[in-house]
Amino acid sequence: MAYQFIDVRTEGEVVGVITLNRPKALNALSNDLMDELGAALRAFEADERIGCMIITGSEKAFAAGADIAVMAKYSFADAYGGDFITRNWEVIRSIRKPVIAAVSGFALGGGCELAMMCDFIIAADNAKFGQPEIKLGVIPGAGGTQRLPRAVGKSKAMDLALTGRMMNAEEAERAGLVSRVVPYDKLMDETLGAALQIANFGRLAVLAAKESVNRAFESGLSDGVMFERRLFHSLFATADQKEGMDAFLGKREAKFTHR
Ligand code: CO8
Repeated sequence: MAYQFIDVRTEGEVVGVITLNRPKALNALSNDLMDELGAALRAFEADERIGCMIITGSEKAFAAGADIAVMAKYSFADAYGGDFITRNWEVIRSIRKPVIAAVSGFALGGGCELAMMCDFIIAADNAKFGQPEIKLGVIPGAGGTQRLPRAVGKSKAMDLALTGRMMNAEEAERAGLVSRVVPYDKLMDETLGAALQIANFGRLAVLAAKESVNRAFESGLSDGVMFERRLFHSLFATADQKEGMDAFLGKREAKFTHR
C-alpha cells in the first residue's frame, strides 16, 4: 500500500519500521496520518514474519502533537460527536506484538501520548517530551493525563500538564518515561537491536509478556499476579519453552519456532 504521510519498511525480515513523515508540520498527527499509521500497524500485526515494530519520526520531531490547524476549526459536536479519537487513535492499543517508540526531537501533546501508547520508549539525547495542550486552552486528549502519571508519578505529570513545559531526555529517563537514552546517531541502531532481539524470541512468550505487563496497569496486585501465573503455566504448552530450556541445558543458542 502506498502511504503519503508515513514511510514503512522491514528490517531483518522480522521488524516493521514505521517512520512518521510530515516534515513541514513536524509530523503533526492529522487524521489522515493516523489512518495510515493504523493501517501500517494492522498490516505488520497480520504479517506472520514480523515479531516487533518500531515507530519513529525525524531528527527534529517524533511528532509535535495532533494537527492544531485542523483542530482549531472543530466545534464540541465535531470533537465529541465525530470519530476524531475512536477512528484512528485507538488502533495501537489493539496491537498485540510489541511496539517500540524511537523518539528524537519533539514528542509533544498527541506525539507524547503516541509514544506512551507504545510499549517502551528509547530516546535520543535531543528528545523533548511535553503535554503543552494547556497553552491551547485544552487538555491532553489521547491518554496524557492517565499514562503520564503512571509513568512519572503525580507531581511531575501535574507539573507538565499544568505548565505545559517540556522535559528533556535526561529528565524523562530519570522520571521513568523512557527506558534508554542514546546519542541521536545511535537511536535507530539501538532501537533496531532491541527490536531484533524481541522478534527472535519465542513469539507466544513475547505476546504473553506484553499482555501481562499491561495487565499491571489494569488490575490489582493479586489479580495481576494470578493472570501472570496462568500465562506462565500456559507457556509450558509451547514448543519454544521446550527449545528454550533444552538449549540452556545443552549450552547452545535457542532456535525459537514462534509456535
Ligand atoms: N499542528 C500543526 N502544525 C504544527 C504543529 C501541530 N501540532 N506543530 C508544529 N506545526 C507546524 C508549524 O505551524 C509550522 O508550520 P509553518 O512552517 O507552516 O508555519 C511548522 O510545523 C514548524 O513549526 P515551528 O515553526 O513552530 O517550529 P519551531 O522549531 O519554532 O517550534 C515547536 C517547534 C516548539 C514544536 C512548535 O512547533 C510547537 O509548539 N508546536 C505545537 C506543539 C503543541 O502544542 N502540541 C500539542 C497539540 S494539541 C494535541 O496534541 C492534542 C492531542 C489530543 C489527541 C487527541 C486525538 C484525537
